[in-house]
Amino acid sequence: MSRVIRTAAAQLGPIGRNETRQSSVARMLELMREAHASGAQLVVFPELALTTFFPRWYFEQQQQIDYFFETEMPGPETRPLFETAARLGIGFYLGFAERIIEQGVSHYYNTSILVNRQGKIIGKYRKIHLPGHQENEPWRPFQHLEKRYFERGNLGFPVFDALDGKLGMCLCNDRRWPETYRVMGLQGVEMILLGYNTPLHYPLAPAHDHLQNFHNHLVMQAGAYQNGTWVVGVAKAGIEEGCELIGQSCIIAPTGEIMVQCDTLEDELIIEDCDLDRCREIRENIFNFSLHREPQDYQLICQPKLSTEA
Ligand code: CDT
Repeated sequence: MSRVIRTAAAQLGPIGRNETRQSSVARMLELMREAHASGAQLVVFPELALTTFFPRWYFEQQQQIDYFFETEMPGPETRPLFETAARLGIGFYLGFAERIIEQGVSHYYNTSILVNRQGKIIGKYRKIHLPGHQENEPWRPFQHLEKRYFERGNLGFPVFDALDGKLGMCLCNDRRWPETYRVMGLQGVEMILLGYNTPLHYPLAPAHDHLQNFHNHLVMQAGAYQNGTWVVGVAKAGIEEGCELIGQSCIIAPTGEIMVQCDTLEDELIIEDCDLDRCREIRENIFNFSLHREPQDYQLICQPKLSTEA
């Protein structure tokens, strides 16, 4: 039986601070319909895809922050995504800001979900590697306050049975960490879906700005190859509220090769037939974990953080 998932990466252009959720959902519905018309079974949207990338601002009032969070999924504005997906028979990945209330206390996560072809949520991931800083730093041209607005995800890196394969998820900064891919690789992941919002300018080391696109592909290609998995990386791109976000959304084969890549910084769809059985080319050969991995010599990786570590 063939295990080819025709997969669409649905890059989004900028979402303005005043753009409504109805508007961003309408843009995603258009891409979802285009994906379906091309025969795709799965469409992947970016991180925090419903609103502008709000951690770039310091907000004093909780109400201003809460505005960007979803308290239900689907909610009134996002339900059309689920209904259309079910009607078309297409699965999707969506990144959004999640607020839940547990025992009267609000918790805030940078979250993604995997929705099956019947429009049902079958997987959830909460971002673990939160970049940026906690306090307002007015010297920066824009803030990156993920460490202030989100808690570290508490679901680990699970892998889900979906579309006749094993699918995993992560979000943006997670893609830079080899452990993200390896933890899912050890669970046999065959396709990792990931959305990102990556500014071109990195205020702490501006000399690296010209490397942002290179680093983006470098880490995703390495993660794919070293774990023998497909990787679908999807940007929110373009100049959003004066902040330049990189694009280069792409679909990467288990060999580490980029099979297809966006060439604009706008809403754009790319499609690839991802044969999950190709994971074996790597997993049964160069990265045959049971034959060649030597975890007894990797123990340092799982020690608690040192107090001197940042
Ligand atoms: N969204 C996100 O995780 N962006 C980060 C920016 C790092 S600079 C603070 C990224 O790794 O792309």
